[in-house]
Amino acid sequence: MYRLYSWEHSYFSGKVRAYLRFKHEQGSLGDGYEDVLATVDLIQGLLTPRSGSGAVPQLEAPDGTWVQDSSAIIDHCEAAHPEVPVVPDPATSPRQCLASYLLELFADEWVVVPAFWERWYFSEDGREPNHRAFNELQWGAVLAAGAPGPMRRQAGAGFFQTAFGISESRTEPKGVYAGLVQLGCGEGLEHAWQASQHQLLGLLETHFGAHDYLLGGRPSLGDYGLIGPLYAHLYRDAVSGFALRTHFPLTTEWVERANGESCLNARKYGQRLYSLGDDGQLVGRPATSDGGAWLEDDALPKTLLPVLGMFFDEMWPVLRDAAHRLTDFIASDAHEKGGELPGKTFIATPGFEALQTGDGPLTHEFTIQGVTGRRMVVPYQIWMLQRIEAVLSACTAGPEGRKAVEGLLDAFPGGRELLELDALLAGCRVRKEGALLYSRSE
Ligand SMILES: N[C@@H](CCC(=O)N[C@@H](CS)C(=O)NCC(=O)O)C(=O)O
Repeated sequence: MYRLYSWEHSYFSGKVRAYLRFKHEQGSLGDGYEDVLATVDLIQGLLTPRSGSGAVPQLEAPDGTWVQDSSAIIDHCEAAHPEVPVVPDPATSPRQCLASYLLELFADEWVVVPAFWERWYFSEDGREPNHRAFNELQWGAVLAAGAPGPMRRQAGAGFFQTAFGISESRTEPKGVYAGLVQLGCGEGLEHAWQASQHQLLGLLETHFGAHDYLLGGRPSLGDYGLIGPLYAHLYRDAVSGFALRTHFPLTTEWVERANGESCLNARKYGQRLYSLGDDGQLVGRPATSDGGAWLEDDALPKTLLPVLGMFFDEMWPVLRDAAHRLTDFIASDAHEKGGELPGKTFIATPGFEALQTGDGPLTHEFTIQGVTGRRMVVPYQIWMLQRIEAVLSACTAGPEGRKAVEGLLDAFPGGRELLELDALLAGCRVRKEGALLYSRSE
């Protein structure tokens, strides 16, 4: 049996948990999995020694293999259990396949900023409405696992003070508050990120009015990517959860459907809806849209294209520029070829703060929703681009696949640049070992 080490309130844990649940319920995960709360004891004594990082989620496979980072976990399980895949075949469905990976990247590494912001902004002193109490308990569940409720809450509250300086979040940002500034979501930019999030939710609301999942009637990798921001942060946290249910009810329903738990009304993969036949017998049919399948003939839902459009408008220029900054840094005297690079998504990696903050060499200017700011370069995003480079070459291996992919990319300004990933990544390829990232030594 697999063991998933996770937290309920963790962005990337939600992504992997929903994926594992789907695979298991489809009978495509061997002996299944146990969801293990990654308590402080386990993080210190087991996760960190095994992977070099205490971040969750981490997966222990039945053969003892240890996998970290949500995308690596999904890749590992898809390779071991290819039945009922979550990624369309690149040979026959190159457009759907590429779109799945791009949406995963967008959800993991771009939407993370506003989802992270919603949690911590509405936990600040004096902010109304406020979900700090709920978050104290969520964190206390890990920090003081098994202790009585008031002690769990107290443990969360104390941690928010010592690790995040929550009472001085605006004057002396630490921990998550420093992370938000480092990701380009400090004062002056937070409302631009929020506008981006609202734009995305509006597009998703339209999409889920027509289709139950991103590619039709069953989930795919992109759905699990989006569950990251949407489940633990925007759906579960109280303030954002109220706003989501109030303004985006169809997207809320999709969260329940894609998460695959307690969702009888929302319906889910494999569920049947029944009507009564003439003789009073139950007559069943697939409960989800599009006959319970991905759209035929590698079609992408029309309503999904504007979501991909947001990736190309907002995130792609930032990724492209970050690749240039990383290339310059790796070639500079400040870095030894083959040496370690920062690995974290949410905050500057300890030991790399001077490079990833202020005007450091691993920071760059970027624009979101017309507002310009500065943010850190996140080498993990380059690792994700390398993964997409491999997918792209599978998708474009034949002339028909190439034509289909070019046709898709031509719909977006800058879309074709994706076909030149090889040149973009030439000087900044990374090597991933567990949670740690290194430049290539050759
Ligand atoms: N890129 C990773 C990110 C994992 C991650 O950042 N996890 C967060 C919680 S969602 C965490 O554990 N942060 C605490 C830490 O880094 O020590 C993934 O895809 O799994």
